[in-house]
Amino acid sequence: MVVKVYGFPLSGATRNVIAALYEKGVEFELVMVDLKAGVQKQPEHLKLQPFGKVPVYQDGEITLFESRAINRFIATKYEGQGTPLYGKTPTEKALVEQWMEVEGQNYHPVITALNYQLLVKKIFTGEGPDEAAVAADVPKLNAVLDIYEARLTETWWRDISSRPSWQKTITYGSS
Ligand SMILES: N[C@@H](CCC(=O)N[C@@H](CS)C(=O)NCC(=O)O)C(=O)O
Repeated sequence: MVVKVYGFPLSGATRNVIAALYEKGVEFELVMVDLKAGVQKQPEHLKLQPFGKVPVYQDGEITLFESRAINRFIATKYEGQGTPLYGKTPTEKALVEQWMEVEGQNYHPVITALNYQLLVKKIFTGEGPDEAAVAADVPKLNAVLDIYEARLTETWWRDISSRPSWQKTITYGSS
């Protein structure tokens, strides 16, 4: 049974799952959920994702929502193939968990707000950004990125953004 990702190519949460699948070399089918048309709020989709969001992941007997839970599942189920994503020892796993929490609690809220104002809003509503909201969020993002810079390797951004899995992910669905 083919792995299915119900998602939208421009969705960051969908992209995170697709990148994990590429890292693991797992073939998948993207089932398009047109966020612009509001398909994520329709009854059929709400049966899969009760909060009306993407992605949803189907793999054999399991149907999962929440991108980080999905990625933990992918990392564990496909542990023996592709890139090791989750660490082997309790210490390695704890560090992966720590930085996933940082991403979810500190980075994600502010980057999502900025992404909406600077990219998604125009596509979905035709309106330009709320400049005051952007001005308030940029320093918050910088504060998080300063911590990333201080705690990760100097080349962390180049290292992760140049990975073949990410390069494939960001062009997925755009051709
Ligand atoms: N915590 C969820 C967040 C998912 C989420 O916010 N998805 C966005 C796209 S990145 C979405 O579906 N937005 C449509 C909406 O809220 O109507 C996850 O990580 O899966």
